[in-house]
Amino acid sequence: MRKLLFSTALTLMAAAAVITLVVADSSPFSEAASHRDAPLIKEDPTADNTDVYAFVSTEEGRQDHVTLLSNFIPLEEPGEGPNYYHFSDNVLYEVMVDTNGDAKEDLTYQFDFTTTIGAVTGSTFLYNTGPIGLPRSPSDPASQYTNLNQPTGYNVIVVHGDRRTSNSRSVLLSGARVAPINIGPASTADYEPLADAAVHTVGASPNDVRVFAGPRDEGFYVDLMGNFDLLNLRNPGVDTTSGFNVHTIAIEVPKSHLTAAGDSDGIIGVWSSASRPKHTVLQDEGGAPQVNGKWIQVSRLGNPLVNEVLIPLSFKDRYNGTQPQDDGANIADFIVNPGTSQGGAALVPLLNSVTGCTPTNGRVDLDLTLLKGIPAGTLGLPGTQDTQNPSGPATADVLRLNTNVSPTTGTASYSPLGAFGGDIAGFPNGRRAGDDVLDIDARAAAGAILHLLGAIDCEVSLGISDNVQSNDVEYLDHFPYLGLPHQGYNHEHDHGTGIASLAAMGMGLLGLALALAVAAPKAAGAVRRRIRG
Ligand SMILES: [Ca+2]
Ligand SMILES: [Ca+2]
Ligand SMILES: [Ca+2]
Ligand SMILES: [Ca+2]
Repeated sequence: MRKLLFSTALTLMAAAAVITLVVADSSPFSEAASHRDAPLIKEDPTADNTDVYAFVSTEEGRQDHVTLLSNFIPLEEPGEGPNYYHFSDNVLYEVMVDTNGDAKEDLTYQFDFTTTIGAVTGSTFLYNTGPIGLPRSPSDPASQYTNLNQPTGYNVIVVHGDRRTSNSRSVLLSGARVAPINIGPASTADYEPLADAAVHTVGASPNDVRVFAGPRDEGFYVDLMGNFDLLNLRNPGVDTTSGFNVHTIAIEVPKSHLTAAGDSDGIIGVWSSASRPKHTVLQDEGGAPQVNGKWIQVSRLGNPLVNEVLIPLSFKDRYNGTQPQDDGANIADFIVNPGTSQGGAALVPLLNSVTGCTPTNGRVDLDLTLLKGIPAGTLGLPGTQDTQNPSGPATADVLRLNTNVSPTTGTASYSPLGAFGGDIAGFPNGRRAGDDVLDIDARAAAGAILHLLGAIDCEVSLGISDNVQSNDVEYLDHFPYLGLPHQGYNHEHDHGTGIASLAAMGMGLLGLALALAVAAPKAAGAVRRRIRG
């Protein structure tokens, strides 16, 4: 199988023509994303990574830059005042870039936030003391919005080398304002200029860096509710995340900075993490907790869905505390050989219970797509490799981007299905704001790449979808790309609610497979026969 992947002349791009012929049928099963990915971090939403994006900037005149987005705070209710969600003062938020393919960070952008409670007055319960207005000195990144009673500011530190031990550190931004919450017509009637005032430019073109931090629409669309009701999918699906916000850290860096940090081939690996101090001492009478000690990583994320659905419950919390460089020893077996390492209730064996053609072990396709990078010739990307390190792959769950690929957004080549849609500028070559990573990952897990390469016969894998195919909010065509946050006063959830056509089948097929896999693994064959007739 490995030899086939490495030597095949069939590219996924070419295979896209095949896909378009067979994806018309909706599928009864899929999986969901990184929103409540592990038990411990569920208790700490302000430190909880939801999604990471990395792509060549699509904005006109910015294609010599790369945009990195890291989202936190899952399913943030827009109207949850008066103490709205904000970045935690006691969390170190970090975005890592590996430039030389060894799964160790060469560049880290550290974001350190401070929220001032009662900046205007402590004698009110309100977040703002009047309509929130533009900063008095917009060109000064530390100048805060008027009437904002809980303003947040942040520093950005750039670290070269190991982010815990390196002495190569420089301040990129200091005391910069975070975009306020979009509260409602009385407080934030004209929200967009307020958000725009939170985009900070450091340095001069063409090597300028842009930074943004603040609330955004949750750009990841998915039917979580169906997925987690024992994988009881419906068509059309319901976009569970619609009407909810996240908190986004966005940074756009010139490719020249990546080159200077050791990138010689245009291929980078990106991931994000959140860490808290090791010790927290609660204080009597409502005093602020005292924190000290080394940083303990409590959350991390690279590729979408890995910890959410491919890592077993028994390892999820540990995953969040480990580093990509150790993924080969820690998690590779869960992803490459889920059949033997996890058993019948893991996602891939469950998919096989339905398709009957999904390999449950020896998944070199998932190994390459999620952990090692895609070797030369598979997607036909420019450069010496597709997304894999030229000197040999390092096993790590990081989002790999070949920055030599020109953006397709706004062209006929664009597809939210990325390589499955014939668009090599999208996931798993980096990830853009609108990529349908649920469908892409679910199809890949079911064996679609192997099918396209001719290694297996599993056409059903190409039709897998959660039947939620678009976001509820328009993405921006400019930095920071994710849509404006929903307003607290007026917003709606459950976009795309439709008739549950699959309800006639009772429990979703995959749910049935799950029940049988847990109760009687050998019954999987019976499920397969039932479904395939
Ligand atoms: Ca490195
Ligand atoms: Ca959304
Ligand atoms: Ca590189
Ligand atoms: Ca979808």
